[in-house]
Amino acid sequence: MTTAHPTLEDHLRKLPHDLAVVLRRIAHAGRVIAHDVRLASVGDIVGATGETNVHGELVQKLDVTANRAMLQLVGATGEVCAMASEEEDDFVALDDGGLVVLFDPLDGSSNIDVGVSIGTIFGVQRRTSAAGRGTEADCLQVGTKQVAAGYVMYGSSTMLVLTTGDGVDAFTLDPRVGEFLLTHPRIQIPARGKTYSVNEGNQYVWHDPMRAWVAWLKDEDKATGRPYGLRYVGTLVADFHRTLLKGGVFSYPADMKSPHGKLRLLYEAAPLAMVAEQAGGAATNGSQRILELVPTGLHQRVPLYIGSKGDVEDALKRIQG
Ligand code: FBP
Repeated sequence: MTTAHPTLEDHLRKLPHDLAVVLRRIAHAGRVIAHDVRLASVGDIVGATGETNVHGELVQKLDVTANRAMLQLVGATGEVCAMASEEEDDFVALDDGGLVVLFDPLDGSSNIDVGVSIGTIFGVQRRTSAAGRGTEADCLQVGTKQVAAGYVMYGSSTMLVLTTGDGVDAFTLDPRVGEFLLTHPRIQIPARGKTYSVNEGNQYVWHDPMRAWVAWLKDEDKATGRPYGLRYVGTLVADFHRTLLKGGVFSYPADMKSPHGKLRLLYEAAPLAMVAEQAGGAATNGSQRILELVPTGLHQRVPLYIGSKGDVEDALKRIQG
Protein backbone atom coordinates (compact mmCIF):
# COMPACT_ATOMS: atom_id res chain seq x y z
CA MET A 1 0.00 0.00 0.00
CA THR A 2 1.40 3.42 -0.92
CA THR A 3 0.20 6.81 0.09
CA ALA A 4 0.42 10.26 -1.43
CA HIS A 5 0.00 12.13 1.85
CA PRO A 6 2.48 14.97 2.41
CA THR A 7 4.62 14.38 5.50
CA LEU A 8 5.15 16.41 8.67
CA GLU A 9 8.65 17.04 7.32
CA ASP A 10 7.20 18.73 4.19
CA HIS A 11 5.21 20.97 6.53
CA LEU A 12 8.11 21.83 8.86
CA ARG A 13 10.30 22.93 5.94
CA LYS A 14 8.12 26.04 5.54
CA LEU A 15 8.75 27.20 9.13
CA PRO A 16 11.60 29.22 10.70
CA HIS A 17 14.59 26.91 11.24
CA ASP A 18 14.57 26.91 15.06
CA LEU A 19 10.83 26.23 15.28
CA ALA A 20 11.09 23.39 12.76
CA VAL A 21 13.94 21.82 14.76
CA VAL A 22 11.92 21.95 17.99
CA LEU A 23 8.69 20.64 16.44
CA ARG A 24 10.62 17.83 14.75
CA ARG A 25 11.93 16.80 18.18
CA ILE A 26 8.48 17.01 19.77
CA ALA A 27 7.29 14.63 17.05
CA HIS A 28 10.29 12.39 17.80
CA ALA A 29 9.38 12.38 21.51
CA GLY A 30 5.79 11.58 20.49
CA ARG A 31 6.99 8.51 18.61
CA VAL A 32 9.04 7.35 21.60
CA ILE A 33 6.11 7.84 23.98
CA ALA A 34 3.71 6.13 21.54
CA HIS A 35 6.04 3.13 21.51
CA ASP A 36 6.10 2.98 25.33
CA VAL A 37 2.30 3.34 25.47
CA ARG A 38 1.89 0.44 23.03
CA LEU A 39 4.18 -1.73 25.19
CA ALA A 40 2.06 -0.93 28.26
CA SER A 41 1.73 -3.86 30.66
CA VAL A 42 3.95 -6.10 28.53
CA GLY A 43 6.94 -3.84 29.12
CA ASP A 44 6.20 -3.35 32.86
CA ILE A 45 5.79 0.39 32.39
CA VAL A 46 2.26 0.84 33.67
CA GLY A 47 1.40 1.53 37.30
CA ALA A 48 2.40 4.15 39.83
CA THR A 49 5.95 5.02 40.86
CA GLY A 50 4.87 5.55 44.48
CA GLU A 51 5.64 9.27 44.26
CA THR A 52 3.32 12.28 44.05
CA ASN A 53 3.87 15.30 41.81
CA VAL A 54 3.64 19.04 42.52
CA HIS A 55 -0.18 18.79 42.19
CA GLY A 56 -0.43 16.01 44.80
CA GLU A 57 -1.29 13.42 42.13
CA LEU A 58 0.21 9.91 42.02
CA VAL A 59 3.00 9.80 39.44
CA GLN A 60 2.67 6.96 36.92
CA LYS A 61 5.73 5.24 35.43
CA LEU A 62 4.70 6.47 31.97
CA ASP A 63 4.50 10.07 33.28
CA VAL A 64 8.18 9.77 34.14
CA THR A 65 9.33 8.23 30.85
CA ALA A 66 7.24 10.68 28.81
CA ASN A 67 8.59 13.65 30.76
CA ARG A 68 12.15 12.40 30.29
CA ALA A 69 11.63 11.90 26.55
CA MET A 70 10.38 15.47 26.12
CA LEU A 71 13.05 17.06 28.32
CA GLN A 72 15.94 15.15 26.79
CA LEU A 73 14.93 15.19 23.13
CA VAL A 74 13.58 18.74 22.94
CA GLY A 75 16.11 20.11 25.45
CA ALA A 76 19.02 18.80 23.35
CA THR A 77 18.12 20.84 20.26
CA GLY A 78 20.08 23.91 21.43
CA GLU A 79 17.10 26.01 20.27
CA VAL A 80 15.28 26.11 23.64
CA CYS A 81 16.17 28.38 26.57
CA ALA A 82 13.55 27.08 29.03
CA MET A 83 11.03 24.27 29.43
CA ALA A 84 8.14 23.87 31.87
CA SER A 85 6.40 20.56 32.49
CA GLU A 86 3.44 19.39 34.52
CA GLU A 87 5.81 16.90 36.12
CA GLU A 88 8.48 19.42 37.20
CA ASP A 89 8.00 21.70 40.24
CA ASP A 90 10.08 24.44 38.63
CA PHE A 91 10.93 25.41 35.07
CA VAL A 92 14.12 23.98 33.56
CA ALA A 93 16.62 26.62 32.40
CA LEU A 94 18.57 25.56 29.31
CA ASP A 95 20.96 27.00 26.74
CA ASP A 96 20.91 30.14 24.73
CA GLY A 97 18.03 29.11 22.46
CA GLY A 98 15.31 31.43 21.27
CA LEU A 99 12.28 29.28 22.14
CA VAL A 100 10.39 28.18 25.26
CA VAL A 101 8.46 24.88 25.40
CA LEU A 102 5.68 24.19 27.91
CA PHE A 103 4.14 20.73 28.06
CA ASP A 104 2.07 18.12 29.82
CA PRO A 105 4.03 14.95 28.99
CA LEU A 106 1.18 12.53 29.59
CA ASP A 107 -2.31 13.95 29.85
CA GLY A 108 -4.96 11.57 31.14
CA SER A 109 -2.73 9.63 33.55
CA SER A 110 -5.69 7.91 35.17
CA ASN A 111 -6.45 6.25 31.82
CA ILE A 112 -2.97 4.73 31.31
CA ASP A 113 -3.68 1.48 33.13
CA VAL A 114 -6.96 0.87 31.31
CA GLY A 115 -5.72 1.26 27.75
CA VAL A 116 -7.77 4.38 27.00
CA SER A 117 -6.45 7.27 24.82
CA ILE A 118 -3.89 9.58 26.43
CA GLY A 119 -1.77 12.40 25.04
CA THR A 120 1.07 14.92 25.20
CA ILE A 121 0.15 18.62 25.03
CA PHE A 122 2.65 21.35 24.10
CA GLY A 123 2.89 25.09 23.56
CA VAL A 124 5.88 26.96 22.12
CA GLN A 125 6.74 30.64 22.72
CA ARG A 126 9.62 32.92 21.74
CA ARG A 127 11.79 34.02 24.67
CA THR A 128 11.38 37.53 26.07
CA SER A 129 14.64 37.67 28.04
CA ALA A 130 17.68 39.03 26.20
CA ALA A 131 20.07 36.07 26.04
CA GLY A 132 21.64 33.23 28.03
CA ARG A 133 19.64 30.73 30.03
CA GLY A 134 15.87 31.20 30.07
CA THR A 135 13.95 32.70 32.99
CA GLU A 136 10.59 32.04 34.61
CA ALA A 137 9.26 35.17 32.89
CA ASP A 138 10.00 33.51 29.54
CA CYS A 139 7.55 30.76 30.55
CA LEU A 140 4.85 33.08 31.95
CA GLN A 141 3.66 34.57 28.67
CA VAL A 142 0.14 35.24 27.54
CA GLY A 143 -1.31 32.58 25.20
CA THR A 144 -1.53 34.92 22.21
CA LYS A 145 2.30 34.85 22.16
CA GLN A 146 2.42 31.13 21.34
CA VAL A 147 4.11 30.52 18.00
CA ALA A 148 3.03 26.88 17.91
CA ALA A 149 0.79 24.58 19.91
CA GLY A 150 -0.74 21.15 19.67
CA TYR A 151 -0.82 17.66 21.01
CA VAL A 152 0.09 14.08 20.23
CA MET A 153 -2.76 11.66 20.93
CA TYR A 154 -2.01 8.02 21.62
CA GLY A 155 -5.33 6.46 20.60
CA SER A 156 -6.36 3.85 18.05
CA SER A 157 -3.74 5.64 15.96
CA THR A 158 -1.07 8.12 17.04
CA MET A 159 -1.89 11.57 15.80
CA LEU A 160 -0.02 14.87 15.97
CA VAL A 161 -2.32 17.90 15.80
CA LEU A 162 -0.43 21.12 15.16
CA THR A 163 -0.95 24.82 14.65
CA THR A 164 1.79 27.34 13.94
CA GLY A 165 -0.69 30.20 13.70
CA ASP A 166 -1.92 29.46 10.20
CA GLY A 167 -4.73 26.93 10.65
CA VAL A 168 -4.67 23.45 12.15
CA ASP A 169 -3.37 20.26 10.57
CA ALA A 170 -3.35 16.71 11.89
CA PHE A 171 -0.70 14.14 11.01
CA THR A 172 -1.21 10.42 11.61
CA LEU A 173 1.79 8.26 12.44
CA ASP A 174 2.37 5.57 9.83
CA PRO A 175 3.88 2.91 12.12
CA ARG A 176 5.33 1.02 9.16
CA VAL A 177 7.85 3.76 8.46
CA GLY A 178 7.66 5.94 11.60
CA GLU A 179 6.55 8.98 9.59
CA PHE A 180 3.75 11.43 10.50
CA LEU A 181 1.55 11.91 7.40
CA LEU A 182 -0.82 14.80 6.77
CA THR A 183 -4.21 13.09 7.01
CA HIS A 184 -6.42 15.98 8.23
CA PRO A 185 -5.39 19.24 6.51
CA ARG A 186 -6.90 22.62 7.50
CA ILE A 187 -9.23 21.32 10.21
CA GLN A 188 -12.31 23.48 10.81
CA ILE A 189 -14.36 22.82 13.92
CA PRO A 190 -18.10 22.77 13.11
CA ALA A 191 -19.90 25.96 14.21
CA ARG A 192 -22.04 23.83 16.52
CA GLY A 193 -21.98 20.22 17.61
CA LYS A 194 -24.34 17.70 19.14
CA THR A 195 -22.42 16.72 22.28
CA TYR A 196 -21.19 18.19 25.56
CA SER A 197 -18.24 16.80 27.46
CA VAL A 198 -18.02 17.34 31.21
CA ASN A 199 -17.52 15.29 34.39
CA GLU A 200 -21.16 15.30 35.41
CA GLY A 201 -20.35 13.44 38.63
CA ASN A 202 -19.11 16.79 39.94
CA GLN A 203 -22.58 18.31 39.74
CA TYR A 204 -22.87 18.30 43.55
CA VAL A 205 -20.10 20.92 43.73
CA TRP A 206 -21.09 22.96 40.64
CA HIS A 207 -22.35 26.50 40.94
CA ASP A 208 -25.98 27.08 39.93
CA PRO A 209 -25.31 28.66 36.49
CA MET A 210 -23.19 25.63 35.49
CA ARG A 211 -26.00 23.28 36.55
CA ALA A 212 -28.51 25.42 34.65
CA TRP A 213 -26.41 25.36 31.45
CA VAL A 214 -25.98 21.58 31.51
CA ALA A 215 -29.69 21.10 32.29
CA TRP A 216 -30.48 23.37 29.30
CA LEU A 217 -28.25 21.23 27.06
CA LYS A 218 -30.29 18.18 28.07
CA ASP A 219 -33.68 19.80 27.49
CA GLU A 220 -35.52 18.89 24.31
CA ASP A 221 -35.76 21.64 21.70
CA LYS A 222 -35.64 20.56 18.06
CA ALA A 223 -34.95 24.10 16.77
CA THR A 224 -31.60 24.29 18.63
CA GLY A 225 -30.69 20.61 18.20
CA ARG A 226 -31.20 19.70 21.86
CA PRO A 227 -30.91 17.50 23.79
CA TYR A 228 -27.14 17.19 23.32
CA GLY A 229 -25.48 13.81 23.89
CA LEU A 230 -22.85 13.34 26.59
CA ARG A 231 -19.32 12.16 25.75
CA TYR A 232 -16.59 12.05 28.42
CA VAL A 233 -13.35 10.08 28.18
CA GLY A 234 -11.61 11.76 31.12
CA THR A 235 -8.52 12.53 29.00
CA LEU A 236 -8.53 16.17 27.97
CA VAL A 237 -6.68 15.45 24.71
CA ALA A 238 -9.19 12.78 23.67
CA ASP A 239 -12.25 14.80 24.68
CA PHE A 240 -10.85 17.87 22.93
CA HIS A 241 -9.86 15.94 19.80
CA ARG A 242 -13.35 14.55 19.34
CA THR A 243 -14.79 18.03 19.91
CA LEU A 244 -12.36 19.51 17.36
CA LEU A 245 -13.37 17.05 14.65
CA LYS A 246 -17.08 16.69 15.37
CA GLY A 247 -18.00 19.91 17.15
CA GLY A 248 -19.61 20.47 20.54
CA VAL A 249 -18.23 21.75 23.80
CA PHE A 250 -15.87 20.52 26.51
CA SER A 251 -15.85 22.05 29.97
CA TYR A 252 -13.98 21.67 33.22
CA PRO A 253 -15.45 24.51 35.27
CA ALA A 254 -14.53 26.14 38.55
CA ASP A 255 -16.65 24.61 41.32
CA MET A 256 -17.13 24.78 45.08
CA LYS A 257 -14.25 22.33 45.63
CA SER A 258 -11.84 23.73 43.01
CA PRO A 259 -12.34 27.52 42.73
CA HIS A 260 -9.89 27.72 39.81
CA GLY A 261 -10.97 24.52 38.05
CA LYS A 262 -8.67 21.53 37.54
CA LEU A 263 -6.82 22.09 34.29
CA ARG A 264 -3.57 23.98 33.91
CA LEU A 265 -3.38 27.22 31.94
CA LEU A 266 0.13 27.12 30.47
CA TYR A 267 0.47 23.58 29.20
CA GLU A 268 -3.14 22.38 28.87
CA ALA A 269 -5.68 25.18 28.32
CA ALA A 270 -3.57 27.71 26.38
CA PRO A 271 -2.19 25.29 23.74
CA LEU A 272 -5.63 23.75 23.15
CA ALA A 273 -7.18 27.24 23.02
CA MET A 274 -4.77 28.17 20.23
CA VAL A 275 -5.72 25.01 18.33
CA ALA A 276 -9.44 25.68 18.89
CA GLU A 277 -9.25 29.29 17.71
CA GLN A 278 -7.08 28.43 14.72
CA ALA A 279 -9.76 25.89 13.72
CA GLY A 280 -12.52 28.53 14.02
CA GLY A 281 -13.62 27.58 17.55
CA ALA A 282 -13.41 29.36 20.89
CA ALA A 283 -11.99 28.93 24.39
CA THR A 284 -12.83 30.90 27.53
CA ASN A 285 -12.53 30.69 31.30
CA GLY A 286 -16.13 31.91 31.59
CA SER A 287 -15.35 35.61 31.37
CA GLN A 288 -12.16 36.01 29.32
CA ARG A 289 -10.57 34.47 26.28
CA ILE A 290 -8.08 31.81 27.50
CA LEU A 291 -5.42 33.18 25.14
CA GLU A 292 -5.56 36.63 26.80
CA LEU A 293 -5.09 35.46 30.38
CA VAL A 294 -1.83 36.69 31.90
CA PRO A 295 -0.18 33.77 33.73
CA THR A 296 1.02 34.32 37.28
CA GLY A 297 2.38 30.83 38.01
CA LEU A 298 3.75 27.86 36.09
CA HIS A 299 1.11 25.46 37.37
CA GLN A 300 -1.80 27.89 37.52
CA ARG A 301 -5.23 26.28 37.09
CA VAL A 302 -8.04 27.72 35.02
CA PRO A 303 -11.72 26.94 34.34
CA LEU A 304 -12.17 25.91 30.71
CA TYR A 305 -15.01 26.04 28.17
CA ILE A 306 -13.72 25.09 24.72
CA GLY A 307 -15.07 23.92 21.38
CA SER A 308 -17.49 25.06 18.69
CA LYS A 309 -17.99 28.82 18.64
CA GLY A 310 -21.80 28.63 18.88
CA ASP A 311 -21.71 26.14 21.75
CA VAL A 312 -19.11 28.14 23.72
CA GLU A 313 -21.20 31.30 23.19
CA ASP A 314 -24.27 29.47 24.55
CA ALA A 315 -22.26 28.38 27.58
CA LEU A 316 -21.12 31.95 28.21
CA LYS A 317 -24.67 33.31 27.95
CA ARG A 318 -25.85 30.83 30.55
CA ILE A 319 -22.99 30.80 33.03
CA GLN A 320 -22.69 34.57 33.04
CA GLY A 321 -26.45 34.89 33.68
P1 FBP B 1 -3.51 14.76 34.32
O1 FBP B 1 -2.75 15.77 33.53
O2 FBP B 1 -2.97 14.56 35.68
O3 FBP B 1 -3.68 13.50 33.58
O4 FBP B 1 -4.99 15.39 34.63
C1 FBP B 1 -5.74 16.04 33.66
C2 FBP B 1 -6.99 15.29 33.36
O5 FBP B 1 -6.76 13.92 33.38
C3 FBP B 1 -7.53 15.70 31.98
O6 FBP B 1 -6.91 14.96 30.98
C4 FBP B 1 -9.01 15.38 32.09
O7 FBP B 1 -9.79 16.22 31.28
C5 FBP B 1 -9.28 15.60 33.54
O8 FBP B 1 -8.04 15.50 34.24
C6 FBP B 1 -10.26 14.61 34.08
O9 FBP B 1 -10.54 14.94 35.38
P2 FBP B 1 -11.72 14.19 36.19
O10 FBP B 1 -11.26 12.80 36.41
O11 FBP B 1 -11.83 15.01 37.46
O12 FBP B 1 -12.95 14.27 35.36
